[in-house]
Amino acid sequence: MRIAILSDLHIGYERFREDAFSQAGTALEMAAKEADAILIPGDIFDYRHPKPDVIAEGMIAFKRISGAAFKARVIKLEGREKYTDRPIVAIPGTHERRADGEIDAVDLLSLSGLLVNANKAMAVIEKGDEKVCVYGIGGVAEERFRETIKALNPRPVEGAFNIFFFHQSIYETLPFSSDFIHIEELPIGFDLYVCGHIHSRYEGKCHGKDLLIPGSTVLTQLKEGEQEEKGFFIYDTESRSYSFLGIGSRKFVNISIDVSGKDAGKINGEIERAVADAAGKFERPVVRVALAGEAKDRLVQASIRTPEAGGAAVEISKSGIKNVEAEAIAEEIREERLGEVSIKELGMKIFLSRLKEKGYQMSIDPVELLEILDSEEGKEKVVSKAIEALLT
Ligand SMILES: [Mn+2]
Repeated sequence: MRIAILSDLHIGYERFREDAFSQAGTALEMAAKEADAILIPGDIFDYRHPKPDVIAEGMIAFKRISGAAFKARVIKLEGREKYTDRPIVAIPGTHERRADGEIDAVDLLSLSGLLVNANKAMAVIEKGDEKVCVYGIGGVAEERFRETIKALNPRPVEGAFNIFFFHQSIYETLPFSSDFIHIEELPIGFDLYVCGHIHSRYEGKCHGKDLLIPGSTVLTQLKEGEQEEKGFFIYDTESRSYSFLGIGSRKFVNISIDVSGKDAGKINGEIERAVADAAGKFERPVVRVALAGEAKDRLVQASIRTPEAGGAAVEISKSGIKNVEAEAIAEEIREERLGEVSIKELGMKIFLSRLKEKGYQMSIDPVELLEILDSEEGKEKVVSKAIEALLT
Protein backbone atom coordinates (compact mmCIF):
# COMPACT_ATOMS: atom_id res chain seq x y z
CA MET A 1 0.00 0.00 0.00
CA ARG A 2 1.24 3.50 -0.82
CA ILE A 3 0.56 5.87 2.03
CA ALA A 4 0.93 9.64 1.79
CA ILE A 5 2.07 11.25 5.03
CA LEU A 6 1.35 14.95 5.26
CA SER A 7 1.11 17.13 8.31
CA ASP A 8 0.59 20.50 9.94
CA LEU A 9 -1.52 22.12 7.22
CA HIS A 10 -2.43 24.96 9.60
CA ILE A 11 -5.47 26.02 7.62
CA GLY A 12 -6.48 29.51 8.76
CA TYR A 13 -2.93 30.55 9.69
CA GLU A 14 -3.26 34.32 9.60
CA ARG A 15 0.15 35.48 8.42
CA PHE A 16 -0.02 33.31 5.28
CA ARG A 17 -3.72 32.50 5.13
CA GLU A 18 -3.83 32.02 1.34
CA ASP A 19 -0.64 29.96 1.28
CA ALA A 20 -1.95 27.72 4.08
CA PHE A 21 -5.15 27.01 2.16
CA SER A 22 -3.65 26.63 -1.32
CA GLN A 23 -0.64 24.56 -0.20
CA ALA A 24 -2.85 22.25 1.90
CA GLY A 25 -4.99 21.82 -1.22
CA THR A 26 -1.99 21.06 -3.44
CA ALA A 27 -0.62 18.53 -0.95
CA LEU A 28 -3.99 16.77 -0.62
CA GLU A 29 -4.61 16.69 -4.36
CA MET A 30 -1.13 15.34 -5.12
CA ALA A 31 -1.45 12.80 -2.31
CA ALA A 32 -4.85 11.62 -3.57
CA LYS A 33 -3.35 11.03 -7.01
CA GLU A 34 -0.18 9.31 -5.82
CA ALA A 35 -1.29 7.22 -2.85
CA ASP A 36 -3.79 4.58 -1.77
CA ALA A 37 -4.32 6.23 1.61
CA ILE A 38 -3.48 9.49 3.39
CA LEU A 39 -2.24 9.89 6.95
CA ILE A 40 -2.31 13.27 8.71
CA PRO A 41 -0.64 13.50 12.15
CA GLY A 42 -2.29 16.69 13.39
CA ASP A 43 -2.70 20.47 13.05
CA ILE A 44 -5.00 20.45 10.03
CA PHE A 45 -6.32 23.74 11.42
CA ASP A 46 -4.35 26.51 13.06
CA TYR A 47 -6.99 27.07 15.74
CA ARG A 48 -8.65 25.30 18.63
CA HIS A 49 -11.87 27.18 17.80
CA PRO A 50 -11.66 27.90 14.08
CA LYS A 51 -14.24 30.36 12.75
CA PRO A 52 -16.82 29.03 10.29
CA ASP A 53 -14.94 30.46 7.29
CA VAL A 54 -11.79 28.64 8.38
CA ILE A 55 -13.72 25.40 8.96
CA ALA A 56 -15.16 25.91 5.47
CA GLU A 57 -11.64 26.16 4.00
CA GLY A 58 -10.76 22.84 5.63
CA MET A 59 -13.94 21.25 4.31
CA ILE A 60 -13.34 22.59 0.80
CA ALA A 61 -9.75 21.27 0.76
CA PHE A 62 -10.95 17.77 1.68
CA LYS A 63 -14.09 17.93 -0.47
CA ARG A 64 -11.95 18.65 -3.52
CA ILE A 65 -10.43 15.18 -3.25
CA SER A 66 -13.74 13.45 -2.59
CA GLY A 67 -13.80 12.21 -6.18
CA ALA A 68 -10.41 10.51 -5.82
CA ALA A 69 -10.45 6.82 -6.69
CA PHE A 70 -8.65 5.50 -3.63
CA LYS A 71 -7.91 1.80 -3.91
CA ALA A 72 -7.89 1.32 -0.14
CA ARG A 73 -10.78 1.50 2.37
CA VAL A 74 -11.04 1.96 6.13
CA ILE A 75 -12.90 -1.19 7.08
CA LYS A 76 -12.83 -0.76 10.84
CA LEU A 77 -12.20 1.87 13.51
CA GLU A 78 -11.62 0.50 16.98
CA GLY A 79 -12.23 2.98 19.81
CA ARG A 80 -14.34 5.52 17.92
CA GLU A 81 -17.28 5.87 15.62
CA LYS A 82 -16.50 5.81 11.91
CA TYR A 83 -18.48 8.00 9.46
CA THR A 84 -16.71 7.15 6.24
CA ASP A 85 -14.52 4.45 4.75
CA ARG A 86 -12.42 6.98 2.82
CA PRO A 87 -8.78 6.14 3.57
CA ILE A 88 -7.87 9.55 4.98
CA VAL A 89 -6.88 9.03 8.58
CA ALA A 90 -6.04 11.93 10.89
CA ILE A 91 -5.55 12.97 14.50
CA PRO A 92 -5.93 16.40 16.10
CA GLY A 93 -2.69 18.25 16.84
CA THR A 94 -1.81 20.63 19.62
CA HIS A 95 -3.49 23.48 17.74
CA GLU A 96 -6.84 21.67 17.69
CA ARG A 97 -6.54 20.05 21.10
CA ARG A 98 -9.51 20.34 23.43
CA ALA A 99 -10.40 18.66 26.71
CA ASP A 100 -11.18 14.94 26.61
CA GLY A 101 -14.67 14.25 25.33
CA GLU A 102 -15.13 17.69 23.73
CA ILE A 103 -15.68 18.01 19.99
CA ASP A 104 -12.61 19.36 18.21
CA ALA A 105 -12.14 20.65 14.67
CA VAL A 106 -10.95 17.25 13.38
CA ASP A 107 -14.14 15.70 14.79
CA LEU A 108 -16.09 18.12 12.58
CA LEU A 109 -14.31 16.85 9.45
CA SER A 110 -14.85 13.29 10.67
CA LEU A 111 -18.57 13.86 11.35
CA SER A 112 -18.86 15.30 7.84
CA GLY A 113 -17.48 12.04 6.48
CA LEU A 114 -14.43 13.78 5.01
CA LEU A 115 -11.89 11.74 6.98
CA VAL A 116 -11.47 9.21 9.77
CA ASN A 117 -10.42 10.52 13.18
CA ALA A 118 -8.10 7.94 14.75
CA ASN A 119 -7.35 9.81 17.97
CA LYS A 120 -6.91 7.15 20.67
CA ALA A 121 -8.24 4.69 18.15
CA MET A 122 -7.04 2.18 15.57
CA ALA A 123 -8.09 2.35 11.95
CA VAL A 124 -7.81 -0.76 9.82
CA ILE A 125 -7.14 0.10 6.17
CA GLU A 126 -7.60 -2.60 3.58
CA LYS A 127 -6.45 -2.82 -0.02
CA GLY A 128 -6.99 -6.18 -1.70
CA ASP A 129 -5.73 -8.68 0.83
CA GLU A 130 -3.32 -6.26 2.49
CA LYS A 131 -4.18 -4.77 5.89
CA VAL A 132 -2.59 -1.69 7.43
CA CYS A 133 -3.44 -0.91 11.07
CA VAL A 134 -2.96 2.69 12.10
CA TYR A 135 -2.96 3.63 15.77
CA GLY A 136 -3.19 7.35 16.58
CA ILE A 137 -2.73 9.53 19.62
CA GLY A 138 -3.60 13.20 19.09
CA GLY A 139 -1.48 15.98 20.60
CA VAL A 140 -1.51 16.17 24.40
CA ALA A 141 0.47 18.35 26.85
CA GLU A 142 4.09 17.15 26.65
CA GLU A 143 4.21 16.12 30.32
CA ARG A 144 1.15 13.91 29.80
CA PHE A 145 2.30 11.95 26.75
CA ARG A 146 4.12 9.18 28.64
CA GLU A 147 1.13 8.43 30.87
CA THR A 148 -1.19 8.63 27.85
CA ILE A 149 0.83 5.96 26.03
CA LYS A 150 0.88 3.85 29.18
CA ALA A 151 -2.88 4.12 29.69
CA LEU A 152 -3.78 3.38 26.06
CA ASN A 153 -1.03 0.80 25.54
CA PRO A 154 -1.09 0.74 21.73
CA ARG A 155 -0.17 -2.66 20.32
CA PRO A 156 0.56 -3.85 16.80
CA VAL A 157 -1.81 -6.34 15.19
CA GLU A 158 -0.46 -9.62 13.88
CA GLY A 159 -0.60 -10.18 10.14
CA ALA A 160 -0.90 -6.47 9.37
CA PHE A 161 1.50 -3.62 8.62
CA ASN A 162 1.35 -1.47 11.77
CA ILE A 163 1.75 2.29 12.00
CA PHE A 164 1.88 4.38 15.18
CA PHE A 165 1.22 8.07 14.62
CA PHE A 166 1.22 10.97 17.07
CA HIS A 167 1.78 14.71 17.47
CA GLN A 168 4.40 15.67 20.07
CA SER A 169 7.86 17.14 20.52
CA ILE A 170 10.55 14.48 20.31
CA TYR A 171 13.60 15.05 22.50
CA GLU A 172 16.06 13.86 19.85
CA THR A 173 14.85 16.55 17.44
CA LEU A 174 14.20 19.27 20.07
CA PRO A 175 16.46 18.70 23.10
CA PHE A 176 14.91 21.47 25.22
CA SER A 177 12.83 19.79 27.90
CA SER A 178 12.88 16.56 29.85
CA ASP A 179 9.10 16.41 29.28
CA PHE A 180 9.71 15.62 25.60
CA ILE A 181 9.45 11.95 24.75
CA HIS A 182 12.58 10.05 23.78
CA ILE A 183 12.37 7.96 20.62
CA GLU A 184 13.14 4.78 22.57
CA GLU A 185 10.10 5.40 24.81
CA LEU A 186 7.65 5.08 21.91
CA PRO A 187 5.60 1.86 21.88
CA ILE A 188 7.45 -1.09 20.41
CA GLY A 189 6.52 -3.47 17.62
CA PHE A 190 5.24 -1.07 14.94
CA ASP A 191 6.52 -1.13 11.36
CA LEU A 192 6.45 2.63 10.91
CA TYR A 193 6.35 5.65 13.23
CA VAL A 194 4.89 8.96 12.06
CA CYS A 195 4.88 12.26 13.93
CA GLY A 196 3.54 15.76 13.30
CA HIS A 197 4.11 18.95 15.32
CA ILE A 198 7.64 19.64 14.11
CA HIS A 199 7.49 21.94 11.10
CA SER A 200 10.68 20.88 9.36
CA ARG A 201 11.23 17.49 7.76
CA TYR A 202 12.88 14.70 9.77
CA GLU A 203 13.83 11.16 8.82
CA GLY A 204 15.03 8.90 11.64
CA LYS A 205 14.72 5.47 13.18
CA CYS A 206 12.66 4.13 16.07
CA HIS A 207 13.18 0.58 17.36
CA GLY A 208 14.94 -0.15 14.05
CA LYS A 209 12.01 1.09 11.92
CA ASP A 210 11.49 4.35 10.06
CA LEU A 211 10.35 7.41 12.00
CA LEU A 212 9.06 10.09 9.63
CA ILE A 213 8.09 13.71 10.23
CA PRO A 214 7.05 15.43 7.00
CA GLY A 215 7.07 18.99 8.42
CA SER A 216 4.34 21.55 7.78
CA THR A 217 2.88 22.29 4.36
CA VAL A 218 3.01 26.03 5.07
CA LEU A 219 5.79 28.27 6.28
CA THR A 220 5.20 29.38 9.86
CA GLN A 221 8.33 30.02 11.85
CA LEU A 222 10.66 31.86 9.44
CA LYS A 223 13.64 30.02 10.85
CA GLU A 224 16.81 29.08 9.02
CA GLY A 225 15.69 25.39 8.82
CA GLU A 226 12.45 26.28 7.02
CA GLN A 227 14.18 27.19 3.75
CA GLU A 228 13.69 23.67 2.40
CA GLU A 229 10.74 22.97 0.12
CA LYS A 230 7.50 21.92 1.83
CA GLY A 231 5.90 18.64 0.88
CA PHE A 232 4.96 15.16 2.03
CA PHE A 233 6.21 11.58 2.16
CA ILE A 234 4.92 8.61 0.23
CA TYR A 235 5.64 5.39 2.09
CA ASP A 236 5.38 2.04 0.34
CA THR A 237 4.51 -0.72 2.83
CA GLU A 238 5.62 -3.47 0.45
CA SER A 239 9.14 -2.26 -0.27
CA ARG A 240 9.32 -0.45 3.11
CA SER A 241 10.81 2.54 1.35
CA TYR A 242 9.71 6.13 0.98
CA SER A 243 10.24 9.29 -1.00
CA PHE A 244 9.53 12.98 -0.46
CA LEU A 245 7.38 14.96 -2.88
CA GLY A 246 7.67 18.75 -2.97
CA ILE A 247 4.46 20.78 -3.35
CA GLY A 248 6.07 23.83 -4.96
CA SER A 249 5.62 25.87 -1.78
CA ARG A 250 6.42 29.54 -1.69
CA LYS A 251 10.19 29.90 -1.37
CA PHE A 252 11.57 31.17 1.93
CA VAL A 253 14.86 33.07 1.78
CA ASN A 254 16.77 33.98 4.92
CA ILE A 255 19.35 36.75 4.51
CA SER A 256 21.83 37.98 7.14
CA ILE A 257 23.26 41.49 6.96
CA ASP A 258 25.98 42.84 9.26
CA VAL A 259 25.17 46.46 10.19
CA SER A 260 28.41 47.14 12.08
CA GLY A 261 29.75 50.61 11.43
CA LYS A 262 27.25 51.28 8.63
CA ASP A 263 24.82 54.18 8.41
CA ALA A 264 21.12 53.74 7.67
CA GLY A 265 21.49 54.67 3.99
CA LYS A 266 24.04 51.94 3.37
CA ILE A 267 22.04 49.33 5.30
CA ASN A 268 18.81 50.21 3.46
CA GLY A 269 20.67 49.89 0.16
CA GLU A 270 21.93 46.43 1.07
CA ILE A 271 18.45 45.30 2.17
CA GLU A 272 16.90 46.56 -1.08
CA ARG A 273 19.44 44.77 -3.25
CA ALA A 274 19.13 41.48 -1.32
CA VAL A 275 15.32 41.53 -1.50
CA ALA A 276 15.31 42.45 -5.19
CA ASP A 277 17.75 39.62 -5.84
CA ALA A 278 15.50 37.08 -4.08
CA ALA A 279 12.39 38.44 -5.84
CA GLY A 280 14.20 38.06 -9.17
CA LYS A 281 15.14 34.45 -8.51
CA PHE A 282 11.89 33.14 -7.03
CA GLU A 283 8.18 33.78 -7.46
CA ARG A 284 6.68 35.78 -4.60
CA PRO A 285 9.31 34.62 -2.07
CA VAL A 286 9.04 35.13 1.67
CA VAL A 287 12.19 37.01 2.61
CA ARG A 288 13.47 37.43 6.12
CA VAL A 289 16.33 39.87 6.56
CA ALA A 290 18.17 39.36 9.84
CA LEU A 291 20.22 42.38 10.84
CA ALA A 292 23.06 41.90 13.29
CA GLY A 293 26.11 43.73 14.60
CA GLU A 294 26.81 46.97 16.44
CA ALA A 295 24.79 49.83 15.00
CA LYS A 296 26.55 53.17 14.53
CA ASP A 297 24.05 55.14 16.56
CA ARG A 298 20.53 55.09 17.96
CA LEU A 299 18.99 56.55 14.81
CA VAL A 300 20.01 53.63 12.60
CA GLN A 301 17.32 51.23 13.87
CA ALA A 302 14.55 53.78 13.41
CA SER A 303 15.62 54.57 9.84
CA ILE A 304 15.51 51.05 8.46
CA ARG A 305 12.87 50.63 5.76
CA THR A 306 11.06 47.54 4.51
CA PRO A 307 11.40 47.63 0.71
CA GLU A 308 8.56 46.85 -1.70
CA ALA A 309 9.50 44.09 -4.11
CA GLY A 310 6.92 42.68 -6.49
CA GLY A 311 4.90 40.16 -4.49
CA ALA A 312 7.66 39.27 -2.03
CA ALA A 313 6.68 39.19 1.62
CA VAL A 314 9.49 40.90 3.51
CA GLU A 315 10.16 40.72 7.21
CA ILE A 316 13.06 42.54 8.82
CA SER A 317 14.40 41.32 12.13
CA LYS A 318 16.32 43.91 14.14
CA SER A 319 16.69 41.83 17.28
CA GLY A 320 20.33 41.02 16.45
CA ILE A 321 21.35 44.70 16.41
CA LYS A 322 23.43 45.73 19.38
CA ASN A 323 22.83 49.38 20.05
CA VAL A 324 25.94 50.52 21.88
CA GLU A 325 24.64 53.97 22.70
CA ALA A 326 21.30 52.74 24.07
CA GLU A 327 23.01 50.15 26.21
CA ALA A 328 25.33 52.77 27.68
CA ILE A 329 22.33 54.96 28.56
CA ALA A 330 20.54 52.04 30.23
CA GLU A 331 23.66 51.30 32.24
CA GLU A 332 23.90 54.94 33.33
CA ILE A 333 20.31 54.93 34.51
CA ARG A 334 20.90 51.77 36.48
CA GLU A 335 23.97 53.27 38.14
CA GLU A 336 22.36 56.57 38.92
CA ARG A 337 19.25 55.02 40.47
CA LEU A 338 20.99 52.45 42.56
CA GLY A 339 24.69 53.22 42.53
CA GLU A 340 26.17 52.02 45.79
CA VAL A 341 22.77 52.31 47.52
CA SER A 342 21.19 49.06 48.61
CA ILE A 343 17.60 48.21 47.69
CA LYS A 344 16.63 48.72 51.34
CA GLU A 345 18.12 52.20 51.42
CA LEU A 346 16.35 53.06 48.21
CA GLY A 347 13.10 51.80 49.77
CA MET A 348 13.75 54.01 52.79
CA LYS A 349 14.23 57.07 50.58
CA ILE A 350 10.95 56.44 48.79
CA PHE A 351 9.13 55.75 52.09
CA LEU A 352 10.38 59.01 53.63
CA SER A 353 9.49 61.12 50.62
CA ARG A 354 5.98 59.63 50.54
CA LEU A 355 5.48 60.34 54.25
CA LYS A 356 6.62 63.90 53.67
CA GLU A 357 4.12 64.28 50.84
CA LYS A 358 1.31 63.06 53.09
CA GLY A 359 2.32 65.48 55.85
CA TYR A 360 3.43 62.84 58.36
CA GLN A 361 3.58 64.38 61.84
CA MET A 362 3.56 61.56 64.36
CA SER A 363 6.06 61.20 67.17
CA ILE A 364 7.74 57.99 66.05
CA ASP A 365 10.74 58.44 63.80
CA PRO A 366 9.86 57.20 60.28
CA VAL A 367 13.18 55.34 60.06
CA GLU A 368 12.27 53.41 63.19
CA LEU A 369 8.80 52.76 61.80
CA LEU A 370 10.22 51.27 58.61
CA GLU A 371 12.58 49.10 60.67
CA ILE A 372 9.54 47.67 62.49
CA LEU A 373 7.64 47.10 59.23
CA ASP A 374 10.72 45.49 57.69
CA SER A 375 11.38 43.07 60.58
CA GLU A 376 11.37 39.34 60.06
CA GLU A 377 8.43 38.64 62.40
CA GLY A 378 4.95 37.54 61.30
CA LYS A 379 2.74 40.03 59.46
CA GLU A 380 0.19 40.43 62.26
CA LYS A 381 2.88 40.98 64.90
CA VAL A 382 4.58 43.58 62.72
CA VAL A 383 1.35 45.48 62.10
CA SER A 384 0.32 45.52 65.76
CA LYS A 385 3.79 46.66 66.76
CA ALA A 386 3.68 49.46 64.20
CA ILE A 387 0.21 50.59 65.39
CA GLU A 388 1.41 50.51 68.98
CA ALA A 389 4.43 52.63 68.11
CA LEU A 390 2.29 55.10 66.18
CA LEU A 391 -0.32 55.56 68.89
CA THR A 392 1.81 55.77 71.98
MN1 LIG B 1 1.93 22.50 13.93
